[in-house]
Amino acid sequence: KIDTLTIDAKPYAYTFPLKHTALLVIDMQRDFLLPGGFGQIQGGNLEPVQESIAPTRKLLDACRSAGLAIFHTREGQKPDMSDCPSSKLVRQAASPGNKQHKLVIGDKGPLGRLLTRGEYGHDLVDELKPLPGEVVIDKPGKGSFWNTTIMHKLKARGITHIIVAGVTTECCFATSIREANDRGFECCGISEATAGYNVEFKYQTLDVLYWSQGLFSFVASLQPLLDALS
Ligand code: TIU
Repeated sequence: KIDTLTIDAKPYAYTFPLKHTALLVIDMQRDFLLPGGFGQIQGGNLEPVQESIAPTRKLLDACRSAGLAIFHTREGQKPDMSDCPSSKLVRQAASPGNKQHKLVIGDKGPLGRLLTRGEYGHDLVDELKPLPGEVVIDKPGKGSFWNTTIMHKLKARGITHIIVAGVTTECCFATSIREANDRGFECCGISEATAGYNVEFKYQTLDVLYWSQGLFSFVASLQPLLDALS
């Protein structure tokens, strides 16, 4: 099998060495995808994010079959909230006039304490559970690199290229790509395998990521990648 693949992408073709490429699946947690979770409580429309589960599963299966390193992330805080950035606590709290913002991180919701490690809602959805040997990164912020071990784990595996999926496009997906790009990783986001709480945000975010000859990353469609990996 050829060890370097090239797929159609924006702003131009993305070339990646299979042995040095990881799939990074961002925050496909019940709290962001299911009714009663943090995302919906904060005013998110669940329809687009739920539609991204099946394509993300296809991507995950293809990357597993091709032997890529698989990384999953989960956003959440320690039960005592000691690792929660204060800005996040303050601004994801109740705001006047927004009746949906009545619960904050750490409060008890229908899926358990919101965005809190160990709770039912904090875990990944059943369709996208990690397999043994896959890396799960618990992150206290929106980005996957701040205050986590992901950099060490990527370096330990010799990873230089990262294929990125997950939710939400405008928030943790984009923040993680920007963090990875500054550390020299060549990223490619997969359009069908990411979604946000607002359809315009998704496409605006993807446009910004690949603008100006790939300012932050490449963006590709799922099918060319599935074809290349098969
Ligand atoms: N609020 C929102 O859109 N997303 C998050 O808070 N986290 C992730 O994007 N995972």
